[in-house]
Amino acid sequence: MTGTVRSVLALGSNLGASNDTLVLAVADLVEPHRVRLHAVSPVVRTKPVGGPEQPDYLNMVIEVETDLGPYELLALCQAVEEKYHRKRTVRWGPRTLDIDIITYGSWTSDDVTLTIPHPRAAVRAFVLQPWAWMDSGARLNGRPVAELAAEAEDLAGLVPFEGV
Ligand code: PH2
Ligand code: MG
Ligand code: MG
Repeated sequence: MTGTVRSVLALGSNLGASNDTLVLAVADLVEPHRVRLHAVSPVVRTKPVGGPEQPDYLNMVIEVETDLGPYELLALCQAVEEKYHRKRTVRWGPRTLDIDIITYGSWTSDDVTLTIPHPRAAVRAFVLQPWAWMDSGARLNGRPVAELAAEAEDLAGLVPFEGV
C-alpha cells in the first residue's frame, strides 16, 4: 500500500453483550482490505464519564493502518456502529457501540463533524490508559499518552477487564 496512515480508534460499549460487540466490531473495522490491524489494547472496565446514570463501560483502542481518507474512515466507523444498533438519543448516554477516531496520522482538523485529534481524548483515561498499554511510546498533543493518562480524573474508575 502506498500513502497509508496510522490511525488510533477508540471503542466503547455499555449496553448488550459489550465484550462480544467490541471483538466483532474490531473484526468488522479491519475487514475492508484498505484497513489493516496494527495493534490492539487490552479491554478495560470504566466508570461512565458524563451523561446520565448508566452502566459501566468496556473500552479499548486499536491502531489501524489505512489508505482510506479520514472521512471514509469515519463513514466506516459509523457503518459499524449502525450494525450494532447504535441509537443516537441522549448525548453521552448509554450505547451498544461507540467508535471514535482519536488520531489520523499527523493530520489535524477542527471540522465539527470530524475533529482530530479527538477533542476530549487528552483528558479521558478510558482512551489514554489502554492506548498507553498498547503503545508505550505514544504521544498526543506533544505529551506522552501515559503521562496524560496518569493525570486524567477518570483513571481511578478504570480496571483491566477480566472477562465475564
Ligand atoms: N463515552 C462517552 C461518554 N462517557 N465514559 C466511559 N467510561 N467510556 C466511554 O466510552 C464514554 C464515557 C461519549 O462517547
Ligand atoms: Mg465517544
Ligand atoms: Mg462517538
